[in-house]
Amino acid sequence: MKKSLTKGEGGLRPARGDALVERSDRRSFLTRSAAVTAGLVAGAATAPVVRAAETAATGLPAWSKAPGAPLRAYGMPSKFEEPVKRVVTSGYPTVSPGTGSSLTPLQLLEGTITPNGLHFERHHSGVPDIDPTQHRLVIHGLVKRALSFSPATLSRYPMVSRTHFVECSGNSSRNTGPEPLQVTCGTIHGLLSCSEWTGVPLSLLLDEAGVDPAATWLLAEGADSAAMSRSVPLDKARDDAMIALFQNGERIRPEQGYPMRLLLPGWEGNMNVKWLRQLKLVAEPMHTKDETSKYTDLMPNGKAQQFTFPLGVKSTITRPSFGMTMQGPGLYEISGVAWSGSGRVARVEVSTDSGATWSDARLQGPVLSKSVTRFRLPWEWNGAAATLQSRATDEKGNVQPTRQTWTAAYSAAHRYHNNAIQTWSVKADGSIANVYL
Ligand SMILES: Nc1nc2c(c(=O)[nH]1)N[C@H]1C(S)=C(S)[C@@H](COP(=O)(O)O)O[C@H]1N2
Ligand SMILES: [Mo]
Repeated sequence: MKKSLTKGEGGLRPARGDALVERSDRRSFLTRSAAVTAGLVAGAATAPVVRAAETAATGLPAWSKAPGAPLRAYGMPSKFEEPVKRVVTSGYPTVSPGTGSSLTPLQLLEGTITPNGLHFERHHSGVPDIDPTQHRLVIHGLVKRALSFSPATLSRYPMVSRTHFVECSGNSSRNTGPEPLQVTCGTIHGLLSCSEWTGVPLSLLLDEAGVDPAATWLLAEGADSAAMSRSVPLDKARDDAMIALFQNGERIRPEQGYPMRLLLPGWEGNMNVKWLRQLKLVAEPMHTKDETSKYTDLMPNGKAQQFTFPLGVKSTITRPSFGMTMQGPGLYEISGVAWSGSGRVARVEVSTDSGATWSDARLQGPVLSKSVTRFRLPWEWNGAAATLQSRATDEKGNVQPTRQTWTAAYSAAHRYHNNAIQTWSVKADGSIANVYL
């Protein structure tokens, strides 16, 4: 039996924090270019010329006339960037304020890497305060020799750095309700973040423990009081799984699993067990509470599919998007993020006419496997109503489905693994709405 989403997994209530101020100062650097006739400027070899500069002012501003602020041991963003924050939705404010999720403000960020302080969070029982000298990862079960690793011990092994996204299976569940919510791109799709993770390949540690041939799965369990536990096929553990210790160069944040997390590139967020404390080699999947009561896909016939591991190919336009205002007709860059749990993004197409015609967006390199790829496409907005969509295809040939196709594949109550195409409606008055097509 499938239950509806827990509150923290991206339920349908509009989240608090949506009043984030969107800076829409695009007019200041994008104006109509004579080189562009109309509509999408697909395949333009060079970027269209933008003439938006103001006449240079004379005289010096105050900050150029006095010494600046002192040095500091750990930096923070400019105070003017204060609105760039996660959208926090705690499901149980009195019983367990740490349980819930916070979403990455995708529409306020650029490039592909999520700053550590803006990585989305999903905790089932808050963030444990773990002393790294006391913490151990134990590998046991069907092995020749049970092993115990402290963070310091793990630091002696050869490490790898890989850029991968983490996405919650509940991401974009806000777009599965009956009416489209008028909230930001990050509030809908921001249970997605991307980092450079550094750690020890799990295959090394499994080899050291000596896996019994009878083992085909392993149970991964976290040290939080939710004891998050998931069954992981041994093949994935041997393939590209990592015990991640670092996130974008610094020690993994407490919110992301300090001092260590299991990273299963491309697989649903929930399996990337944070605060990892045990890996038990077993002969069969364990059917834990976290993989039976949740994260299954309810089908139209009332049965549920279990173990949907790789996340579907997906994309969303981050700008223009809800909350921004078009600053009059002229040249704009349509940009967004695309990703797939099955490999590299091969193609992103953009439509401005409700999907009637599509143009290839430029994929910004490097295009990495199971990572976020940024796409860009110049667009000459003529001032009339337009309907913006992006559609991603991955290297395995998987194509992002329309909302109708995705919805038809599942029960009406289904909320997980929504990778359907996002539609933004640009109105003639310059406002932008989330719409269903
Ligand atoms: N131990 C533990 N691991 C966990 C969770 C948890 O609550 N406890 N949440 C899971 C879920 S549902 C997701 S989507 C990801 C979120 O990772 P993040 O908080 O680093 O973004 O961690 C997973 N790992
Ligand atoms: Mo999740």
